[in-house]
Amino acid sequence: MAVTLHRCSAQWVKLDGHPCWRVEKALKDEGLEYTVVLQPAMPWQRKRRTRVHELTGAYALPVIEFENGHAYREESADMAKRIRAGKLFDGAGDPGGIADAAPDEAPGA
Ligand SMILES: N[C@@H](CCC(=O)N[C@@H](CS)C(=O)NCC(=O)O)C(=O)O
Repeated sequence: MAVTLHRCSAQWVKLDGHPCWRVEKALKDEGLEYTVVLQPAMPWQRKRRTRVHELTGAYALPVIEFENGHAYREESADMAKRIRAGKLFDGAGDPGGIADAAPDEAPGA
């Protein structure tokens, strides 16, 4: 099952502390199939991340979109941990499950 990774456009930043790379690397390392949708990277460009906002009610990246249209967003370290634990798809179809945006990211954040 392929997923879509909505991530920032700063693809050249491959440092451990970079949130989007942390999650992309976890997908890669786990051999998961994914496509990338690049989103504007700068905070002042947030409002242009329209799909991200539709999915999560917020603008924070990275976000994983499943084939069923649900999305997964938490702190990137937690996302990477879940991916590496082989649990990415647990609850993926459940709107009350991991599909929700992280609670500390108020809509519009
Ligand atoms: N603590 C968050 C930080 C997320 C974050 O800063 N993501 C970057 C992209 S790698 C971003 O969205 N930057 C632009 C912005 O803050 O609007 C996490 O680890 O998930």
